[in-house]
Amino acid sequence: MTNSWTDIKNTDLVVVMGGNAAEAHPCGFKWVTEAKHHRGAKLIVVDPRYNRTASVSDYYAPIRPGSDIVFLMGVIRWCIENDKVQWDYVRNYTNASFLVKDEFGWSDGLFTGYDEEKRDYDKSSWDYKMGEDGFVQTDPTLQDPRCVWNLLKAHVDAYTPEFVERICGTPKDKFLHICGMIGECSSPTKTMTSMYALGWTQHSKGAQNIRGMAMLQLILGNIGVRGGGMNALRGHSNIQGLTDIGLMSNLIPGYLNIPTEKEADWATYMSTRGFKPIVPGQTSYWQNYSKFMVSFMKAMWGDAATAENDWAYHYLPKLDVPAYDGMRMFELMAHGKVNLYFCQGFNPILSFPNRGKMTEAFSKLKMLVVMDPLETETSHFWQNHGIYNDVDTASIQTEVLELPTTCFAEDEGALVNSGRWLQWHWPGATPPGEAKHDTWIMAQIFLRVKKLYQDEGGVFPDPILNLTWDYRDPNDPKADELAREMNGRALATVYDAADPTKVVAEAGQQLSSFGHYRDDGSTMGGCWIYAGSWTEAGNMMARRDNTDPDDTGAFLNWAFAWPANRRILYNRASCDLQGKPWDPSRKIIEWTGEKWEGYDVPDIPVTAKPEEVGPFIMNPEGASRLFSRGMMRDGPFPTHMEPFEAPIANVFNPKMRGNPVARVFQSTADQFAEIGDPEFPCVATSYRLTEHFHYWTKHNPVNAALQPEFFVEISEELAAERGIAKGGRVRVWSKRGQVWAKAVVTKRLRPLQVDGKTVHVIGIPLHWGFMGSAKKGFGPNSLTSQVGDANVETPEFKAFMVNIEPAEEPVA
Ligand SMILES: Nc1nc2c(c(=O)[nH]1)N[C@H]1C(S)=C(S)[C@@H](COP(=O)(O)OP(=O)(O)OC[C@H]3O[C@@H](n4cnc5c(=O)[nH]c(N)nc54)[C@H](O)[C@@H]3O)O[C@H]1N2
Ligand SMILES: Nc1nc2c(c(=O)[nH]1)N[C@H]1C(S)=C(S)[C@@H](COP(=O)(O)OP(=O)(O)OC[C@H]3O[C@@H](n4cnc5c(=O)[nH]c(N)nc54)[C@H](O)[C@@H]3O)O[C@H]1N2
Ligand SMILES: [Mo]
Repeated sequence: MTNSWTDIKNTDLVVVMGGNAAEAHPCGFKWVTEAKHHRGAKLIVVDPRYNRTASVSDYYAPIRPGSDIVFLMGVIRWCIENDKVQWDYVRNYTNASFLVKDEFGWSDGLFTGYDEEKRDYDKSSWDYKMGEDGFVQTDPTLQDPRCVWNLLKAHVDAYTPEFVERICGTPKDKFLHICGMIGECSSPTKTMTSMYALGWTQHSKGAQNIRGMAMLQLILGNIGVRGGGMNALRGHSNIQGLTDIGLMSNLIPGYLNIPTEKEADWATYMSTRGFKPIVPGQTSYWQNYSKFMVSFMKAMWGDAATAENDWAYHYLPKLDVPAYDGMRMFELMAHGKVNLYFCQGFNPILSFPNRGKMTEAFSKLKMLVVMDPLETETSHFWQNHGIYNDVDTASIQTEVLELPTTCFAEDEGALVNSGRWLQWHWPGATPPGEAKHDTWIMAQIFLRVKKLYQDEGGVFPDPILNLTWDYRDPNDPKADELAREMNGRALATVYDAADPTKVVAEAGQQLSSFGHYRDDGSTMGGCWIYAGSWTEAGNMMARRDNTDPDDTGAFLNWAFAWPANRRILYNRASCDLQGKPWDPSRKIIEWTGEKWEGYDVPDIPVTAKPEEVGPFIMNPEGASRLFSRGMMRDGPFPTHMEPFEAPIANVFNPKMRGNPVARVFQSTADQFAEIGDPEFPCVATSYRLTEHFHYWTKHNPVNAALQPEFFVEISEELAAERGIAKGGRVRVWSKRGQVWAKAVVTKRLRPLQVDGKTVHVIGIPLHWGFMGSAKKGFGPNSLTSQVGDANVETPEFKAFMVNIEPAEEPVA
């Protein structure tokens, strides 16, 4: 989230599109209710289903799964055509006036530079025109045909209301009504907030869905302001923390990168991370990269990381592929290239796409270790459960070890919520039986591996032998020790960057800010964005002071928000060029003539004069990007791409299947239905229910009773067409598998008219399996396909093609 949950109460308009907050985030959703009471805010829901959020909305419109870019580009087109633009914001805080290279263009659904063989773009044309002074060329009058604004206008021109209706199946009058409501928020005194989750991310172009809305929010001037923002509603209680601390194969904590093979040495690695200014007076905050990186290396390897050995850079693994994401790992596993798999707090047999392939992959492992408080389908993947897990146990040789862990409610630590708040929590119960904390188990494994290296040597023992492990009890690192390490501390006296006579930390003291991180080896810190969370003043994450001066929703003394306890990112953009709030009634910070101050921690150096430094300090532009310079693999603007399985071909380019740069593995390339395949005419999507949390609440009889049985949702029209009775049994199948379910026949789903065809949507909830106390059942992933987002590899769980018929399941 750019903003926070509590800030949602400040909005005038909530758009829930690509999520179902009332169902999946019911506690956070109360801030939508607050906004309704507080300011008479309105709620719009755009979703294939009339879902729980829609049931309390002011306006609902249906949409075909996987067509959101068309809708969003349509709204942008409408706003431009109807002058619903916050012009001062767009001119000054976005790259609208920047000129783009003449070579850049778009035709037939593709941007310039596409290489069909590599399934990738040469992105060299997706950049600005640079002047001889090394700065980007601009046209502040926005007249130049090569300025971003005019390129955007041309790009969205195809997305007329009629086109939206034709591709999304959203009736034109509903679309236009929503445009009108959104357009009002271009006023500097009206804001809109976007709340989204997996309805947008789980697509082969998920990142572009989100960019589409971010661009719209910039055009309306809604980023950095109270009640505005792009609010990604996160999943598991600490999934924000997972990404923050780098639990991705290509990340180092704090969104630093694991080097690639091409970056064989430190100098090469750092050379692409200088982020030189491209507009006068601006530098990207990433210019501090080396400080964050060196402090991380010192946290990892202490005295073994020195200036002379480039901070032990050679200890870091170097990626030979862009990432070892889940799908790549399971692909390798399916090819018998993985011997041992550690599965910690994860039930991939149910949660990853293409169950048949997953089972095949797990059967090729030599050993599987499952660390979980419960017995999961993954730890029992080898056990035959009739049609619910139809495996030949005797042919599976994988050895499975279960290591019982505690669950989140039995341990101590911080959970990071969607609003980036690190909230400390304490154990609510004593763990049962032999359950051990995850940290204890991992410490045992580490200490034993280290001993093996000590006793027997190895090809490269140094990174293991020199790993810092100075915990009070090496067998059991405690949450407070890990948290302090992530915050960072001084290893020698640290002086103020601006005033070298002023000491900001003595050796051994906790650092209070990432501004005190250094790249000379005098500081260590495991995760720079968490600096300030555990200072000499104590554990900031444990703060529970809910005073909120003037009712702004900032709550600065409640827990700790990264970065720097800032509640609204880019909050400098809440003020005009002179530093006065666009909307005085919604002030968050302002320029006093000498400094920035207000209710939040300013997202700009506090003495930076308003007209001198742009508000988007992470970008070398200082401005936000309506046109993305090569950061996205699949284009600088979002363009419509059909899902890999779709009822119609891409109207821009009928030969193009899905996202042209999304990765497709050879082994599953032939497992997609044909476009418009008559055997698979229905669009399926998958989703959650409040009463369950994924697959583990079915171990609890109360949850199991509340949502007792696997079902699929279909419209009355589809039921009538196929002769399916309310509550009747059905079979649903895709190119990859089949499931049996009870049919919930409902008005919540309606057939859509798409490109002259009637398209039925089938909704498939995801909570059932073969373990626990709920009735055995299936989930959507027996049916889903194996392709992910081109930028981040999130699987395309939300749009795939199936068929349905009335059928009793075979006897289990
Ligand atoms: N009770 C409960 N709460 C949970 C969870 C849980 O299991 N149970 N899981 C947590 C986790 S890990 C996560 S990630 C979040 C997920 O939170 P959400 O993303 O809100 O949850 P989903 O139910 O997966 O999907 C949301 C909506 O997306 C819609 N949708 C599907 N395809 C499309 C599309 O193409 N376009 C649009 N506009 N909408 C589409 C679906 O109809 C559904 O209403 O929830 C979290 N909260
Ligand atoms: N078709 C389809 N598939 C989907 C989705 C979808 O919308 N549609 N959503 C996807 C999303 S967003 C998600 S997040 C995944 C969820 O998929 P998973 O993360 O695989 O599902 P969970 O059941 O939440 O698994 C978490 C496990 O962690 C265990 N656990 C709880 N606390 C602890 C602890 O402290 N330590 C350890 N070691 N274990 C613990 C639980 O018992 C549980 O077994 O599913 C994905 N799959
Ligand atoms: Mo999730």
